[in-house]
This record gives sequence, structure tokens and C-alpha cells, in this order.
Amino acid sequence: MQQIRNFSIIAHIDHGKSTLADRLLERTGTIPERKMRDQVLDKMDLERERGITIKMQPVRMVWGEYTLNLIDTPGHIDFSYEVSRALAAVEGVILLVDSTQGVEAQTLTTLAMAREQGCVIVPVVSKIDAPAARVEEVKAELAGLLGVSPATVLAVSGKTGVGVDELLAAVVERIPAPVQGAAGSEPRGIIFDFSYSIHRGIAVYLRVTDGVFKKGQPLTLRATDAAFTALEVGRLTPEETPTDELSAGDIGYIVTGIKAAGTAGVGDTVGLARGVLPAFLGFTRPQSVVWASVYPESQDDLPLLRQSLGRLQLSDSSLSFEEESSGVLGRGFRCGFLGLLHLEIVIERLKREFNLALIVTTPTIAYVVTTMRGERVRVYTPSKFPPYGEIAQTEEPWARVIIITPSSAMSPIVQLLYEHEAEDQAVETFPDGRLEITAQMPLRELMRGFFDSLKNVSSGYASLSYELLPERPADVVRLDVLVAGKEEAAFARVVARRRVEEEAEKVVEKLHTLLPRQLFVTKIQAQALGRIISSRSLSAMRKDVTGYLYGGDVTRKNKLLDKQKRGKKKLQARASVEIPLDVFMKMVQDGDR
Ligand SMILES: Nc1nc2c(ncn2[C@@H]2O[C@H](COP(=O)(O)OP(=O)(O)OP(=O)(O)O)[C@@H](O)[C@H]2O)c(=O)[nH]1
Ligand SMILES: [Mg+2]
Repeated sequence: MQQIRNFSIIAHIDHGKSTLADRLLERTGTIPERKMRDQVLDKMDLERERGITIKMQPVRMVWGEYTLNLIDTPGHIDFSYEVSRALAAVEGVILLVDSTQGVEAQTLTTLAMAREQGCVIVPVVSKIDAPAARVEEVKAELAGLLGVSPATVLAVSGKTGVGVDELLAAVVERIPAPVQGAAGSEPRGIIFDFSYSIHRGIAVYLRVTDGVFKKGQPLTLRATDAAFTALEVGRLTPEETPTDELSAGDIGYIVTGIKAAGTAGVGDTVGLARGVLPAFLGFTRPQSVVWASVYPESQDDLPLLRQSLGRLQLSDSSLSFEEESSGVLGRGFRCGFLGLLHLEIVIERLKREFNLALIVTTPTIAYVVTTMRGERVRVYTPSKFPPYGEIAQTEEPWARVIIITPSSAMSPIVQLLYEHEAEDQAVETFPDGRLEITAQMPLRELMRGFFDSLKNVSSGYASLSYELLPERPADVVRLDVLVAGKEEAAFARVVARRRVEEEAEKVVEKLHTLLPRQLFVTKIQAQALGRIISSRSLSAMRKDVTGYLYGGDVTRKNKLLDKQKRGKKKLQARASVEIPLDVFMKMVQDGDR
């Protein structure tokens, strides 16, 4: 029987995971030379264009008498749910640290996740071919972090392949074989991902924990009790490749034939129909971090958008959405994302893979509001934020941030943290002189361009990671925009009380610039806390009513102008300003926040 090793590669973004995976695939002869290309596991066009991994990718390799199931993972914080699910399917990880960079913020976060899962950690420094590599120094840094001897830290180059054989040897030696359950047990496994095809429906990617799965078995998904027959079982090589059976300890897939969305979920247990083994606890669903509304440019596309979101959710279980409607934009969806890059990627995929033209509103975070009547509600759309007088308390999520930076950028970073309401700062020094800063700040402030500013003030050298903390009381207010005295709900926003004036002026100014002049003077106002904070008048479009007069008595001219003025007064009294769609879109879409 073949020995199995299941492991994942984890690291900070860009530290060379997918490139190292290339060399492992090459060395084990998994991918024929003619099919090899850089970061071959990054299959999506978007991943290749941006040079980042978005989805985890499992792949089975054979190395001597060993079966090696590797799962490559993304490095960006927005995709850490992929990492956590990958970790649930393996016994060990390669913790990779770029020898030209050293330990970065995501190194610490992914390490903490791997430890929590009880994974064995194989520390490795990467890119040792690079001229700027500081191999011994970074080895020592990583060893210090793990509390192990630097001699146990391996060194590889994903570019030249140096050190890859030693790494494979260390993987089989240090990472334990999976526990294979009782012989003859009924089959059971935990689902960590999916694929979907129109013809075959959902294929579940699973880690088999007990027994043997075979084609033709009657199975169920425990959470929904959905019954199906295994249409095919197989392994990821990385393509879905059928095999006779999949036994305990292995990683593979089962084609279910199920096509209905919402039937299969990650963390669910797949087992024998009428089986007796209990279901696993499953994974905690990640909390959405930002929300934005997505509307089809043409309402005809609404069903297609609904279907596309459902389809995307199958391969991206962290995406959430619910239908909503906005007067001007029609019907659309309020969607939850794990971060701004996640949002950007989902929108880009909707546009490309489903050919949709979309309007996407400015992302916002969620607040928990306790009303005067004692109700506690989660508000993730500013226009649903209750009026000032109805709120007893507002709470907002906080985040614990880790920043690793060269010491030269320390003072602008401290200033930045102050401007973003950070608290509880602590600083530690790395052996190479870089600093690790930890602090806590409102998620609202983290999402207010903090990462971009951090990159700016550190000339790109500081790295950031964060985790969500429970909600705390928030000093925020709803800011409304009034056009000709009428509130425009879709323009509402929630802002820090201390920034309310600045925000009010900004939004009024923006609308003043965008809105075309009307036949009468139009007031543009921002209102918060029950009063007008900022106001501007948009002067009237002046129709030339006296142009045809020439010479003659000036009183005639004045009479006509007076008549015009009276008419406008009347108009203004009944005024309702139609905001053109393009102005509306510019107001609700990103750009000023
Ligand atoms: N010199 C050198 N460059 C490398 C090596 N490995 C990776 N790179 C480069 O580093 C960059 C990032 O490599 P990836 O393999 O995509 O990194 P990753 O960790 O998979 O990135 P994410 O999946 O986005 O987190 C690419 O430009 C690679 O060409 C290496 O061993 N040596
Ligand atoms: Mg990658």
C-alpha cells in the first residue's frame, strides 16, 4: 500500500508558493514538460494576469513509494478562508519565507492558522538564487519565530530547483501519514471545496477520513440530507482524473450530479446513505468584511446576475448575497466580501465569465445598532441605518492589525495609526532591525485606505495582516444627502462623528459639481444628527425670456423677468429633481471614499 502525505504550502503573498509547487510537480513528473508553464496551478486567467493565487489548488503527486497530496494556497489576506479550508485537509505545511524579504505579516497569520489546526510545520526559505537573498539571516529569523534550530530550516529556489529534493525528503520524513481509520469502515469524508460543470453538476473535493469511496455508491451530503450516486471518484492531478477508489487518508473528488445551488456546502460531511458515522462539525463561515450592492446595467440581466452569483458561490463559498432594490437602479444584490480585493475579483469574474455589465456601489462595513426599543440589528446598508433619534447604541467591528516594517518608516506609521484611531500599540524588534507593530483599530478605519497609505509611507516595504475582533461601541452617524429638500436614500453614508463635517462638505461639493442645473435654484444639503451640516445652492439655468425684445421700454423687460421669477418660485415649491442616471452612478460608486 502506498504511503500518503498531505500537506499545504503557506506563506505571505508573493513569497514563491506557486513557483515552488511548479518545481515539485516537475520533480515528481506529475505534469509533462510540454504542459509546464510558470505557476501552472494558477489556472484562472485572472490569477495569471495579476500574478497572484486566488483559489487553493490541490494536486496529487507520486514520489517513490509515496503519494503526496499538495494544496497550494493564496497568500493575500482576503483569501485566507481558502487557506483555512486547505489546512483542514492536511497534516503538515511548508511554511515558506522569501529569503530576500524575511518574515512578513501574513507569515505570522498563516503560521497561527496552521498551529491552530495542529499541522506539522516544515520551515523553508525561498528564492535563494536571488542576488538580494539573505539566506542564513532569514533562516535564523524563521527558526527564532518557531523556536527551532536554524539547521532544521530548509532552503530552496523555485526558480532553479535547488533544494527541492531535500524538501521532498523532509516532507515525507517530518509530516506524519494520515490516520486511516478502522479497516472495513463505511466511507466518510469532509468537503473542503467544489467544482461545477454544467453536465456533471457539483463535484465535491474531499479529504477521505474513513473507508473507501467508489463509483456507484449511494451517498448523502449530511447537512442537507441530499442523496446522490457517486457518478465518478477521482484525484486531482491537478485535472479531475477518475480512479477506481479513494480511501481513508487520501484527497480527491466525487462527482455528485447535483445541480441545485445551496445543496452542498464546504465543511459538510459526505458519507454512505443510511450510514451510521456522525457528521463533522464543519467550518465556521467567515464573516463578511465589506458589503457593496451590485446592479445589472440592464434590468433584463437580473436573472442572469442571480444565476451567476449562485454559480460563483459554488467555487467561492465566502461570497454572500441577497436581493435588494433601489429606486433608480432597479433590482440588484447586496453582496458580502472578505475584503476589497475579494470584491474586485468577484466583480471582474462576473463581468468576464458571465459577460455582465454591472453597477457596483461603494463598499461599506456593517454596524450593529441597538434601537431605543431594545432591538439589536445588523445594518449593512447605510440607507437602512436608523435615524439618529431611534438609536440607543451603535457598535462596529474592530480589527487587530500586524504590521512589519523597516524601522525607518516607524514615525509616519505611528502618525498614520493615530489618524486611523488605532489603540493598544505594541512594538517588537526583529533580529534584522525591522519592527513588528501590533495595534487595534476600527474596521471602518482599516478600510478607509489604510493599506494604501501604509504602503505609501513605507515606500512599499511594510506588510500588513489583520483579524477581526468583536464589535465595540462606535461614534458614528448617518449622513444624508438632500436634493431640493428631498432625501436621496441611496446617497446615505455612515461616517465617524469627528469626520462628519469634512464628509458632508465633500459629498455636497461632489454632487454640486455633477448635477446639471435645473430651471430653478436647487439646494444640495448634507444632514446629520437632525441638522443641516453643509449646504450649497446650484444656480438656476437661465432661459433668455427677453431676448426677442430690442429697444423699447425697460419696464416691459422687467415685467417679463418678474414673470419668469414667479414661475420659478412656483416650480421650486413643487420641485422634484430628477437625478440623471450617470450622476446617480457617480454618486453611489467608489471614488471619493
Ligand atoms: N528569483 C526568484 N524569484 C522567484 C522564485 N520563486 C518565485 N519567484 C518570483 O516571485 C514572484 C511570486 O511568485 P509566486 O510563486 O507567484 O508567489 P506566490 O507565493 O504563489 O504568490 P501568491 O499566490 O499570490 O501569494 C514571481 O514573480 C516569481 O517569478 C525564486 O525561487 N527565485
Ligand atoms: Mg501563488
